[in-house]
Amino acid sequence: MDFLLITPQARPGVALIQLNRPKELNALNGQLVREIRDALQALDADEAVRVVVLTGSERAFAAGADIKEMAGKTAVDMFLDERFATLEQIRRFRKPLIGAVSGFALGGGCELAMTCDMLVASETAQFGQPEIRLGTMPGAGGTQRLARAVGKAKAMEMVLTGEFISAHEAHRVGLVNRVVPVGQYLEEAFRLAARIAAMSPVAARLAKESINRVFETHLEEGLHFERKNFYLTFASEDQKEGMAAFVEKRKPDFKGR
Ligand code: CO8
Repeated sequence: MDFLLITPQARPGVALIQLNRPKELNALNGQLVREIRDALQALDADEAVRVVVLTGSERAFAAGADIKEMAGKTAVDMFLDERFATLEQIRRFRKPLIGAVSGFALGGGCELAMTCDMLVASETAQFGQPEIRLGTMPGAGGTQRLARAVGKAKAMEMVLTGEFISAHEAHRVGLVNRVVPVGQYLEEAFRLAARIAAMSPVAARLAKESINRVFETHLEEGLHFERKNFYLTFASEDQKEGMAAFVEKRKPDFKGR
């Protein structure tokens, strides 16, 4: 991995992936996106990992796709660009994925942040879809996922003006879960991750899958999907352990089985 730092057990059960292309503000070239996909696939298969935190640097989560790499491309080059399919694979990561965002999360960087299940932002974080200023538009979820996250009016404003929003604004409109001082964003993401890592990994995956279903289907089908996943949790040892622990007034010890 040339552009990533990976710590499989940054905290018990919690892995950390750090984007590490500092000079280019973590601009997403093809290799970096591929490396994120490969890292997530390895962590998905690692049973000791229950939650993953994805972060950049204090200055930039990611400043977007690599403009220098993209500038001379044709429509067919972009059509053939594997980054879009790779980002889709990242979105399919099955364990809880928490983004810890500081500094710039722009263009493809904002789109990458939106593939996370939750976001913890530092007060210095800025989110934006500035593609319009480059004479183009978002192409990896920046119109679809952003509108679902913040609503039509705010998404229109961000995508059509290209202006950034602050961490506090992102919190107000529902894009991020919490905003903390810059010295604390990673620690806060770990705290949130640790709380989830203490739960049943089976139930957490099924719950994540059910919430994501909201964006794919209508209510009746979504409720049906949710119910089946709920039933499925009763096939797990973790459900037996969780309910036994409650009855016996002790802390549950979830094994992910
Ligand atoms: N691509 C390539 N290089 C970049 C990028 C980028 N997106 N962003 C910053 N850099 C480079 C700069 O060129 C500069 O390099 P150098 O020192 O060699 O000139 C270095 O990073 C530092 O940047 P600045 O000097 O500009 O730093 P500032 O603090 O003055 O400004 C900004 C920081 C505001 C982040 C500014 O760099 C900027 O506006 N960057 C571009 C942001 C942008 O437009 N992003 C959207 C890109 S298009 C896109 O993402 C389409 C997504 C398609 C899907 C991809 C699927 C993964």
